Amino acid sequence: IGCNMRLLLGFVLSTFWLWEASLSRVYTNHWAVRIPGGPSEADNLASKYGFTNLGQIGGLEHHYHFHHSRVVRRSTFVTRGTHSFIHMDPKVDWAQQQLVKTRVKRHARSDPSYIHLNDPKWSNMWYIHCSDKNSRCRSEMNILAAWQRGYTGRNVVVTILDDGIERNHPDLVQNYDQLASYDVNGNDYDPTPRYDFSNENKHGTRCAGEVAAVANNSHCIVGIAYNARIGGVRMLDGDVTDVVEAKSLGIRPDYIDIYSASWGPDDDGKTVDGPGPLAKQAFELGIKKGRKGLGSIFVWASGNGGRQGDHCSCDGYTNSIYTISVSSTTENGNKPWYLEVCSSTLATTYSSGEFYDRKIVTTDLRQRCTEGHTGTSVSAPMVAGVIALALEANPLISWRDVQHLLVKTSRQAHLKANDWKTNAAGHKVSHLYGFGLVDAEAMVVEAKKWRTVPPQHTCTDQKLNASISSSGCRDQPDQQVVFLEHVVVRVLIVHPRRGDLEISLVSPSGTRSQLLAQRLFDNSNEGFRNWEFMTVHCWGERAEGTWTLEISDSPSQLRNPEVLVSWLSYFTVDLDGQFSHIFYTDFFFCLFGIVCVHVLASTMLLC
Ligand SMILES: *[C@@H]1O[C@H](CO)[C@@H](O)[C@H](O)[C@H]1NC(C)=O
Ligand SMILES: *[C@@H]1O[C@H](CO)[C@@H](O)[C@H](O)[C@H]1NC(C)=O
Ligand SMILES: [Ca+2]
Ligand SMILES: [Ca+2]
Ligand SMILES: [Ca+2]
Ligand SMILES: [Ca+2]
Repeated sequence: IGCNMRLLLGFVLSTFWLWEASLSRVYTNHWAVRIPGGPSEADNLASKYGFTNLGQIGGLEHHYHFHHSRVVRRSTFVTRGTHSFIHMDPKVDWAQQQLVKTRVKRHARSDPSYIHLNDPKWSNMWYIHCSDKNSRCRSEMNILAAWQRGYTGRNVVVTILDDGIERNHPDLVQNYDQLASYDVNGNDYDPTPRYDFSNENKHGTRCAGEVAAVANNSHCIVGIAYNARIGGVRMLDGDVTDVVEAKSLGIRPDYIDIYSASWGPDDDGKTVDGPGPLAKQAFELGIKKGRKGLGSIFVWASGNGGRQGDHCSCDGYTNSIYTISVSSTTENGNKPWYLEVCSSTLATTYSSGEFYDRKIVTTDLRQRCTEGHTGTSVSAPMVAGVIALALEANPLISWRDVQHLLVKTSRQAHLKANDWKTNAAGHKVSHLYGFGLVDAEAMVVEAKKWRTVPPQHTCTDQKLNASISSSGCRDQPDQQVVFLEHVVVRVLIVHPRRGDLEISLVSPSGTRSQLLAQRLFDNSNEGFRNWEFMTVHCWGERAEGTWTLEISDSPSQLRNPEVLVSWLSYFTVDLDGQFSHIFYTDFFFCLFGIVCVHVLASTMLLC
């Protein structure tokens, strides 16, 4: 019955209408009664009409709560009887039989916990959904809500750069994509892992399932982008060289949308290493030419060297502006033992923590399923899956748009860190978690309406010294920068013990990024030779003003004491940037500070 029809019926058959209206109401055996004559009068009136007086209604003077036990408890019609004469008693101002009202809990976001999928590990996927079996759940990443908006990764292609992928795994085979796969180690088109006794090469298969395991197929789990196509590039099971990396990063850039990598240099707390010349070019080619010019999306795990005091700024892959560097948090929002701190981390997902914290369930080698996937290795594929949902919502977003979306939508949520700060553009950011926990629903919603950012500008100034005044490319319109994205600081530092150095950058707006923390195990005397530190903490801030680079040196006992004597313990570099007119661009600057150890403290050679 349509609305007009119902109205018409209402006029014609008013009794029918009344009946229908009362159907939708549920009357209770409770009354609210207003009696000005005081509590004892209320008691008298209650007993006169057969009610029990349950007393004043909260703080409402003269209002009493009456209960009638002989009235049907939940009725769909107004009950008549002696009790109803209370409405006409002159001592009663007003009386109302109470109706049941529909009240819906106002969750901040929909909590569609009723979805049931027949995948046997579905109820263990605590980081995706809440269900009866899953009481301690964490639905803050809003993956279910993104699905409910209709995004499941359709037509998006993801590949896992790792030790191979079990392409015939029953939970992957349906989404497996031959064209998104290659075996760089074996030089063939079949990335099936090499099986050994220890199942050493299980990593890629585990990561693949997180992204695109098939949903509701009675097998194992449900991938975050369960309708995406998934491939694997086998490249870690052999000698990894610059060539191997460059090949892997450049496989079918027009076909593959997202490359997920959960590997990098040793997380031993003493290595400083990054992409070689070929891998660097592969990254640059990917972001320029990949996805038909929109740019390949490279997602990177920030590293597992937390226990070794490693700092992800010493990993040139996560530190690169071309990679989306992802961190991890435990189910309770605590810092996991393996977490590496640094200013280039963009966003975070749930992962494992202590032994009592839950881990991640996913597909495993030999057609199995595991509940034991851990570390930041978990987080890169999760974000790859979330980005796949966003790319389905808007396939035309660029590699930089994706980073903007993550900056905008990731949230502090309940993630604990003592360094959360709000930068001058209003973004909350931390060295542990970047902009916070990813939010899949917000990603798809924002992606859908996102207007692509203007071209990237890069302003490089090498005429810098200890007190830096930079023209900021004012005279070069195609390089001018107003609003910041990444800030890269390139340094050349000669130092007797690299692990003693701590470097921070303070933006004109006052946002402090720690570019490097001390590393206990880093005894190297190689210093930093044109190493690029990167921070995203100034994202959206204005570029112009004074940039201060602070380098502090805390000589440890491990250092040669003879060198110590003449060491410069602290210096500051001011950088002035004057930039104008262009929206959303990148700002590079370089500091060439050769600090010569064998010279006196006050002497610095700058070039
Ligand atoms: C999953 O599959 C079952 C049949 O095995 C079906 O009844 C159910 O509706 C499906 N669930 C979803 C969410 O599609
Ligand atoms: C550094 O640059 C500033 C301004 O460009 C200049 O005044 C200063 O003398 C320079 N300092 C050194 C040590 O060259
Ligand atoms: Ca092969
Ligand atoms: Ca499944
Ligand atoms: Ca590391
Ligand atoms: Ca990065």
